[in-house]
Amino acid sequence: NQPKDWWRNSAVYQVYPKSFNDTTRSGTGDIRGLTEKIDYIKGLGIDIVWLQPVYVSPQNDNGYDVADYYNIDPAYGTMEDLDELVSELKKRNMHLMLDIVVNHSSTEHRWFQEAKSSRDNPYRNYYIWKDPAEDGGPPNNWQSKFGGPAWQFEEETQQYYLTLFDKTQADLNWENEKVRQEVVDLLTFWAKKGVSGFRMDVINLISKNPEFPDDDGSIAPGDGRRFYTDGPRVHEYIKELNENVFSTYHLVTVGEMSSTTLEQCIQYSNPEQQEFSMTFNFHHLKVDYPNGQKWELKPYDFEELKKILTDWQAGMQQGGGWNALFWNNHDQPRALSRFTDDDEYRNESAKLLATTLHGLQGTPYIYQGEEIGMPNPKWNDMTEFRDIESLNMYEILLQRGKTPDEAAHIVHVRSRDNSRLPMLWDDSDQAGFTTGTPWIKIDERYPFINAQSQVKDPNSIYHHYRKLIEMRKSIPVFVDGRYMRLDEGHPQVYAYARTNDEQTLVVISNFSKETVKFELPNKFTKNLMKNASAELLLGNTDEVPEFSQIIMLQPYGSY
Ligand code: TEU
Repeated sequence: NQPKDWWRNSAVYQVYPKSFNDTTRSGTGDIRGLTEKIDYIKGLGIDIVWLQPVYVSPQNDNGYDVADYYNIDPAYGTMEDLDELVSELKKRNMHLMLDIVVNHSSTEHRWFQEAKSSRDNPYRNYYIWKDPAEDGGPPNNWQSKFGGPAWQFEEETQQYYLTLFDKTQADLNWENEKVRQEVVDLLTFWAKKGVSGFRMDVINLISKNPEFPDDDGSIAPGDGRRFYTDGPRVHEYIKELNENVFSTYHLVTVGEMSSTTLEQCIQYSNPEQQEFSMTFNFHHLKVDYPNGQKWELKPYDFEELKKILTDWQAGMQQGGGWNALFWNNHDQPRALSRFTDDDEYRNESAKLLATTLHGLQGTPYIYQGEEIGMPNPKWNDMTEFRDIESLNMYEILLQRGKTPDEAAHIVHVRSRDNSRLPMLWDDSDQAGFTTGTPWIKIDERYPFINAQSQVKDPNSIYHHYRKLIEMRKSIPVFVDGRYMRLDEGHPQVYAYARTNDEQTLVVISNFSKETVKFELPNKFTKNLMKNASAELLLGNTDEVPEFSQIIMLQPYGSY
């Protein structure tokens, strides 16, 4: 009974269940732990909760290695717990979005256990098998995104199988219509349980070039992504899912698009294409990667960041696509530490990032902890890390000739574990996350960085997010305003306007520690916004310039 495209003025809260809230003393979070905290999330004005994988899994990739798509892993609880979560959310007019990982399954999935048993097993072609190359090695030179070859040799049947991620994550063969039917069936199962939407994991990798050619190293040695990213049949497959499930159940869907293009994302998210509601892309989170290489370091390029955000705002608007807006997720270091000052100016920086993102066109995602200003942890040594990608890359960096300290430093900066420490609930023991032994360390700053104190303080980061979400719902220009960039290469400021002719929203964000003067182009008329009903988020300028906009000055450097 929601209006069409209702999610265009919604906000989504992303929950990494392993680190959210533990109610069983296991040291890992669980579904009941999330249900306990629904009102905390509701307090932000959130409409949709994206729950990351809680299916049966050996946890080699923290649940992104699914061994049974139809059952809840006992570590996270029971199907009854999931049903209770759905109904508790619905009581509050909130919605559950589940994470669906169908580019690959765990090698512990019964499909793979069948497939590996013999070449003529009916499940053999659920996966991608190839004979060894002439030299007995892997069929081509593709590398896994977690390091090492993208192929694993299976002794029993003497063939290699494709693993774009961990060696225990076997790529499913979407050329096989039985696999596509299995996906329709599992999506339908969850839709029938009242789930309102899906986040589709690396969904633009599901169609591989059937030749599986060697990569000539134009991006990086054996990169291979050109041969399976936004592949030949990917839109056909997604339209099939839309026709059979998404539109049948009026679901909100977001595709995680690894290494994709603007043109592709327009096609994936323009409603006329009937594919997804919106897409994640990651180009703005690679502006600190030298030559696109994640495991090398450089300071981030501010102008490139602003250009990418601008190109995607203008491009998706022009093409009729729809962005999932985000700075943070469970695969990225915390933006607070990456792009601003997470120490002396932590509070101001967190608000700066929030306003800068939430003023853009798209559906904003808040990743757990972002709303209370959680920074990257202070790492001591490699024993503190849990992420398979980080642990693999530490070894690979040593093989590339880095010293242990150099390799550890790169991992400290880049690791996905930077955003996977447990949520900080209050100043009680272990931040109120668990009374057991936490699976990963807890940030020792919880006595002064925690949700309880944030909710209590009306000027907190938490309430800043609440106001932004409130404005998104009550001021149309947040949703339909046309974007234009206002700063021409300013070294410290990112400024843009959004206008729908009745109103103009202006966001001026000072990403530096100095106070800056920023002259708005004089075409902005000088009459105060009539409906200044929304709580304006003002910087501490000593005078509020009279404009026909809601002006949000975020010169945190001048606080
Ligand atoms: O992420 C895929 C992805 O693009 C990132 O993991 C990135 O490739 C990686 O960090 C290398 O830089 C999705 C999930 O979000 C991630 O947690 C899973 O590990 C991955 O897919 C495999 O399912």
